[in-house]
Amino acid sequence: MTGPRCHGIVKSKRTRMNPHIAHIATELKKKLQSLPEKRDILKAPELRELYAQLKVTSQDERPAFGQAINQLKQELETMVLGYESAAESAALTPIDITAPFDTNIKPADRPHLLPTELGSRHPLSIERQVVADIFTRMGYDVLDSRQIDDDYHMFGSLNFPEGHPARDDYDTFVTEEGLIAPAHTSTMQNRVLKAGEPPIRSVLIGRVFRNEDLDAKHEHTLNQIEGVYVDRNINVGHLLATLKTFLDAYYKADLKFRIQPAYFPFVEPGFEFAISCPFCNEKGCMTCKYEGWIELLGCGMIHPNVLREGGVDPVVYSGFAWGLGLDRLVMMKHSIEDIRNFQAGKLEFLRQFK
Ligand code: FA5
Repeated sequence: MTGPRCHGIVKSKRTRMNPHIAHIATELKKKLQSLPEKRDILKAPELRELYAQLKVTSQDERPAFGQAINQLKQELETMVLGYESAAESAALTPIDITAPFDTNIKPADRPHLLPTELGSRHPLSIERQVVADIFTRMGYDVLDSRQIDDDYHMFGSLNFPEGHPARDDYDTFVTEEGLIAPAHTSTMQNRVLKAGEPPIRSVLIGRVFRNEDLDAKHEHTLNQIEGVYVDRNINVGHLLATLKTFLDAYYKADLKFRIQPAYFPFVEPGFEFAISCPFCNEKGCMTCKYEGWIELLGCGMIHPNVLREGGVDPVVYSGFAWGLGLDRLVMMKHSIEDIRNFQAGKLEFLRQFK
């Protein structure tokens, strides 16, 4: 800022200035511009000198001379005030009206807020992207799953008839209007099948919810990765090769895995797919509940009723699907012993994944 914002001179009250005083006024105003401490101008020797001259001025000239000095002093005072208020405004941090907190409060005065540079991406967000990149390279479309759904997509479209006992395996949360917080990403299968003609290659990733007893492997809110592949002549060999290719790429290893038969109404045959526990090397520990293996996903060949409900002819086409827990996948990768760490909000845990 080069000058004061406002001089505040009231012109109508101004009398014509004595030329000697007018010259000193010009000099003092010039001097004021370069003074670091603007208020010092009011103690300038030139002003003191003028007051000294007033004492020796003749009685006739004294009133006008005195008035001119006062006018000059007032002008200088107004200019000093202008400089001071301009400096005060410049010292204020501009307000960012989009910020979620008051940026005028200095970091030292808001110890409850962390400096933004300390923030980091959540490990599940980082790994979600890694998973999406691998499946994209394998030729899949990667989409988000829905976080609120209905009975048809949760059960009806997936071959769970009304009153079927298998519905109880997916105990989740329901709104008063009857909407459902999905318990698995399989709710997306029907939409994917209806979206286009085979070949269908889609991966859906998203958050799901379960009314669950919590422990080191079970959360009420978790993330799943659903895969759907439909084409002519697809069989279980394609399913297992796909999962192994993905898991080897994700863990950068040649993994040991095992499958065992499992029942899901929307696949036939259905399997549970497990990898050996990296914490105990199959000996048994708290994390794997002394089983030596960690179950990562459910999978199988898509049931003909599900294909038909999705508008795909099961006589012409076949396909496979899987539902994989992202949280457990990441636990294995980083040797995280307890799934609850992801949502505990502990900074010591989260900062390890910068
Ligand atoms: C299902 O959710 C089926 N929709 C999977 C599926 C899809 C089968 C397509 C066939 C075809 P399941 O309830 O077993 O299945 O869950 C799948 C995976 O999600 C589990 O293997 C596990 O990795 C993860 N998972 C399930 N429940 C939890 C939980 N409470 N906490 C953490 N991970 C969980």
